[in-house]
Amino acid sequence: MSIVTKSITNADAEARYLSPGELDRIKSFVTSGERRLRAAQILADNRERIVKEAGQQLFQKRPDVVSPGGNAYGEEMTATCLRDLDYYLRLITYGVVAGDVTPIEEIGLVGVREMYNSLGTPIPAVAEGVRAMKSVAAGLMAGDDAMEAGFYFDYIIGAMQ
Ligand SMILES: CCC1=C(C)/C(=C/C2=NC(=C\c3[nH]c(/C=C4\NC(=O)[C@H](C)[C@H]4CC)c(C)c3CCC(=O)O)/C(CCC(=O)O)=C2C)NC1=O
Repeated sequence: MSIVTKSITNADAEARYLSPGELDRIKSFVTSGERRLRAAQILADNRERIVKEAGQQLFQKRPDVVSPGGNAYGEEMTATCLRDLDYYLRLITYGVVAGDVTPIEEIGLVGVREMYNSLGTPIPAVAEGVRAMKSVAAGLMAGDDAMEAGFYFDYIIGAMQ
């Protein structure tokens, strides 16, 4: 939910007008809009490159995951691993657009630990992959946009520690 919808839902639950604090937060959401949309567009336009290069960096740092016995060993499993990185990049664009981590949390982080544990997927290596995507993405964006997007990458990395 975006800050706008959330504020309205909260205010209406108490049948009141939006408070000055809520209007302030909405104002900063609106003024950062152009930057957030630009960042989301760059991430979407460059998704293939970001995922591919981040995957290469990850497998260089963690050769064990693509070696025999590794969770991403074999063409199919490696492709599934890269698909997961693409999933997280997509969720990051949702967060950037919404200006809110809720979509990332609800779609991609609730229950993620149990899921990856049951698959035998090393969570620190997934976090490493997201960190690599952050650095590839930062190279494609102006500083302000990279900062804006960086927050959402960091949120996922933090949740996977
Ligand atoms: C949008 C929300 C969402 C997420 C996040 C998601 C993740 C997800 N990753 C999966 C598998 C997987 N995920 C990985 C990923 C990796 N293995 C590694 O060693 C690397 C560190 C890492 C890549 C960075 C692999 C290899 C599998 C297949 C594991 C298997 O089938 O044994 C599966 C099991 C089902 C399937 O294969 O599709 C799910 C549900 N699905 C979703 O709908």
